[in-house]
Amino acid sequence: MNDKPVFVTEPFLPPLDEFIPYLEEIWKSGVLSNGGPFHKELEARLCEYLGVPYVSLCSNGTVALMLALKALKLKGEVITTPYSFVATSHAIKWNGLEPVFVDVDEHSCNLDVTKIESAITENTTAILPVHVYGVPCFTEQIQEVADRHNLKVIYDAAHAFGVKQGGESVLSKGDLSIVSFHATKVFNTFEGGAIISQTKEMKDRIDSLKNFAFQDNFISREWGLNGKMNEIQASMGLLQLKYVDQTIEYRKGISEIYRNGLNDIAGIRLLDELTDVSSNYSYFPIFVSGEKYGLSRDELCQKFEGMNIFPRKYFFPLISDMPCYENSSEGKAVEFPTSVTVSSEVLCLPLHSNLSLESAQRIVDVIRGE
Ligand code: T4K
Repeated sequence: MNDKPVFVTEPFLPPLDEFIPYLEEIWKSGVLSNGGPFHKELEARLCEYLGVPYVSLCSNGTVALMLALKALKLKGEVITTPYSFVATSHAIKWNGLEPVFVDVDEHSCNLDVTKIESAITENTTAILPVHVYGVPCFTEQIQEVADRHNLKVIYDAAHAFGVKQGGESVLSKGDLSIVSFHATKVFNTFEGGAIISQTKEMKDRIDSLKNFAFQDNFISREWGLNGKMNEIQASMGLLQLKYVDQTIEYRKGISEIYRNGLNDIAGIRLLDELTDVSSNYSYFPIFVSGEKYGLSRDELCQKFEGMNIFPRKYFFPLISDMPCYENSSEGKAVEFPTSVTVSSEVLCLPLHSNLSLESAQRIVDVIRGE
């Protein structure tokens, strides 16, 4: 039994004394929001760090997703995954669009590209895949389908900060990508998020939409919202950048303890390690097959909770089973067998920079029954 609870995650916080000078600067300037100097600097630094052309900072990842969908002027239906955090579909609904759920494949837990095309109707205008756990989607195949049907692609890359595939940022795929800088993410600004666009025109449009859609002389020609990141968040981001490589490296060490300790247990499945991907080690999901392992996912979870250790079932229940989606005809008409299985088996193990290597080993021992 642990004295101190072990949570699935804890935010990385840099030394407080390094944050104070930023606060002093904000107090001195009196600039708290509306595109101040730290906001400008963080956008520029993130373009450089992530290797992407344009970044628009937002107040959080959900608002970033709402703005991204709005920016593309979509109508009708958007194909997406039921295996994600609810924000993915909520943002679709908030834009007056209909989510159409398509199953995932068990190796990536991302949209099954072989099933997308059959869900396309004359009302489909976009695909919104999620790089779940930071595992890249099959972006080339998704783009091929999108091009064939003239659809936009918006990636929910909330988990994919800094992830590269073949040396290229996954955030440079599709028309737009969004990231989350929530407290629970690899890179946090307390709350926060961003939209990555590929053209200056699109960045300008998003920057206007996140500021009430003001154009020249504070005139709005469409319904924007207030999606701006403030100066305290932006300055936290600047300071986090100094430490982010170090925190990812530490998370890698924890992930290796898990991988080495758990890769040979009957009934415990891990996600494949992808050789061409530089990961951010944001989550460590395991998939528990009760029949083969001897304990169900829920029983294993309860065992941990009894020891003051709190892994999480990201993502259970499926979005399509949430009360606000279960009556939608799209959610009901289609079956998602793989999503149902992974959702009923998944358990994300604690993974963060305050987790000691000994605690990680202890978690392995519990799963091994030692
Ligand atoms: N798309 C996807 C695929 C997402 O996963 C998310 C968010 C979004 C979009 C939307 O992005 P944001 O609008 O959030 O920027 C958490 C996060 O709140 C959420 O950001 C995240 N995904 C989701 C997967 O997880 P909860 O409800 O599980 O968080 P909570 O409060 O239970 O925190 C988990 C653990 O973290 C706690 O047990 C303790 C620890 N914790 C948490 C917070 C907030 C701390 O130690 N300190 C803290 O300040 O949703």
